[in-house]
Amino acid sequence: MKVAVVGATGMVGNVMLKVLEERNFPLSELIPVASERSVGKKIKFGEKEFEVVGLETAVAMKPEIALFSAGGDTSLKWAPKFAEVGTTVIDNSSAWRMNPEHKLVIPEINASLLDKSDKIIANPNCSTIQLLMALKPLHDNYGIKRVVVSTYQSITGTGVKAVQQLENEYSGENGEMAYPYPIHRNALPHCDVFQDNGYTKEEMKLTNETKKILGDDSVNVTATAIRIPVVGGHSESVNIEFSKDFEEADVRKILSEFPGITVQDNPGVNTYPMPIYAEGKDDVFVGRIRRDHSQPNTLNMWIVADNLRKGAATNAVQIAEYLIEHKIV
Ligand code: A2P
Ligand code: 11C
Repeated sequence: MKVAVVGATGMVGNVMLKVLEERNFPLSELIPVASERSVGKKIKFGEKEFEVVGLETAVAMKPEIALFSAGGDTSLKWAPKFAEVGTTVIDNSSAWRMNPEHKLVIPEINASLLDKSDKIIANPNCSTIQLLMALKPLHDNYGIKRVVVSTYQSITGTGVKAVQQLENEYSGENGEMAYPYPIHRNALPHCDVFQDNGYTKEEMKLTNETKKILGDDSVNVTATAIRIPVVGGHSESVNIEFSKDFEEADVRKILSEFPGITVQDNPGVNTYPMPIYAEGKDDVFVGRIRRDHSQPNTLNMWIVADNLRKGAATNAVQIAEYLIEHKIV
């Protein structure tokens, strides 16, 4: 497979390269792509070095697969150009996610929807992916009516500029600000931009993408997304109201049997998921599983995952693996 990674010099692009390498992805040629600023830079991949090219050059090379993570505008403009030359694009931006003509895929949940007509496939938002990994098996068993989620999101979701801002604040240096306020020793109730309805775009992604991935408009999600000075991953406090009642032990069993989920839930010995331990891992970690006694059929839990891994790069690479395995590409 000839594979282009668009945004190869960025935070997610870097992890995409790492994940491709770790999983021994069947690559015949790697095409690292970035903005004109980076053209000519060398990218190390395994024992080899590859030179970064621009988008125009990459399209002319007609890769079979292109993994995109270079922002929504780049995706809107360039994904169709790749699709036209026969490339299958897996796009990590929000550009195509809610477009009814494009599928929004978490392989463990709905990859079976994919076929050869899918030339631009959307990778869900990071906070949605980890939430849905835990919701899907519970929805299948108990029917979810409503979800209330509060997120505690890593600064790596914003990109290199945010990591630099935190480092500058640690060391007392001045520099470019990725956020409107300091992030060191702070919590910002503000991820992505505000919309007219008073919610942020990140919060609405959780609501809208959930319905699309579950293929069920009746599942209601209300979200509050918070940015915290953490790098290892996103955490989520989740309250779920089901149609049917459940046993906590069954919930633990159902979650631990779902591929890609690790249950870490033993309060007696302080076992629960945390972003410093999720960092660099592909699994979604679930803990603090307990009944909400304030109303019937309702559960609380805590979900943590590395937003650059399962929340972005790993999910995209898994989609690519599925396409190859099922001879779609
Ligand atoms: P570059 O490094 O040349 O700016 P991050 O989200 O971590 O900031 O990374 C964004 C990624 O998207 C980088 O690889 C960046 O390349 C790439 N990128 C940004 N704008 C463009 C563009 N207009 N065309 C191609 N790549 C882009
Ligand atoms: C965050 N979820 O952490 C974002 C990052 O829609 O893909 C990715 C933005 C997106 O703020």
